[in-house]
Amino acid sequence: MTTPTTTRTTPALAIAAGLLATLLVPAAQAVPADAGTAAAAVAPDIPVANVKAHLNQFSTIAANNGGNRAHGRPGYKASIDYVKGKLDAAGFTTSVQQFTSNGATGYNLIADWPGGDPNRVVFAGAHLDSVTSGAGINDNGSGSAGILETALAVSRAQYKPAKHLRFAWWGAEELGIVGSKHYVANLPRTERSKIAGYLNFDMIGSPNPGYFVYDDDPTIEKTFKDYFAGLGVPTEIETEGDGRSDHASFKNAGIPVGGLFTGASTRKTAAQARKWGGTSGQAFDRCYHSSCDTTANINETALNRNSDAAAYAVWALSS
Ligand code: DTR
Ligand code: ZN
Ligand code: ZN
Repeated sequence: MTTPTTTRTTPALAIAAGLLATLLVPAAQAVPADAGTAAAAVAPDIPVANVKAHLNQFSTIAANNGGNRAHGRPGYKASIDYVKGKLDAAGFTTSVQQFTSNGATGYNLIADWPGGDPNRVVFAGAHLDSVTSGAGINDNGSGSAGILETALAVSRAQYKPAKHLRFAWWGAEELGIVGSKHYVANLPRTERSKIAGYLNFDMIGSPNPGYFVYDDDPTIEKTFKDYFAGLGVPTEIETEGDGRSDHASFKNAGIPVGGLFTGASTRKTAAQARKWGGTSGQAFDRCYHSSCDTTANINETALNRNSDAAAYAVWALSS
């Protein structure tokens, strides 16, 4: 395993750009009445058109780089460069952490929003790598784009939360959550203890979607459930997720975790179709880990709701 190399970028004029962008602030979104509005800061609406624009970029990157965005392939580093460019321009302090897996260099992108209590960090993450068979638009362009747009909304709002905000895009998740494991393994214990919660977003736009909430930290779980209750959308507990995505790296270090998921190759039941719509007897995502995981493999309503839920949780847990 290589010694982690980190490059840090603190943009000079980015704050000015961020202030200018506040002129385009989307309409604020009402926090569901039952969400303890007094305690929760008001999260902005996340424009799903912006999220889809990031997915289009990921699609183009894959098309220009051998058809995928997998670890060790040029499409992955191009994805990192795209996300980093957006965050640098929006005033984030970014760093790229390198690691080696399967003989290839991998990259984690970490982005800190300046300010907030450094001893209380609210952390949102998503893996940015795809499998080698395709562009990985739902898995996991959806989670990557959803938290990218949430981070950009933080900048547009010039949000100043009580807690410190950190975002990350992980490498080599598909090889066994390698990037996030590397990050946590190299994080001093004193730094681990400062993370109030880690929120994971891996597949949040499945074409035949379910609405699953991780059943880990109760406060994080309730925050997500409150959001969906406010929309009148029923949720189910995510039961198969343990160990199956990057939140496991944090959970194994004793850090409170939570997250959202819209389903993979498991088939939607008739009961689930009755409450969520969609097609019973069909996989939540029948293009899971396949070449057909393209921009056509996204349910826009699910992508929109989960991106808004991510913003809601970031605001509610950091205020
Ligand atoms: N391991 C993820 C997809 C996945 C499958 N089941 C779950 C449950 C919870 C989160 C993610 C997943 C991947 O293939 O990237
Ligand atoms: Zn996957
Ligand atoms: Zn995934």
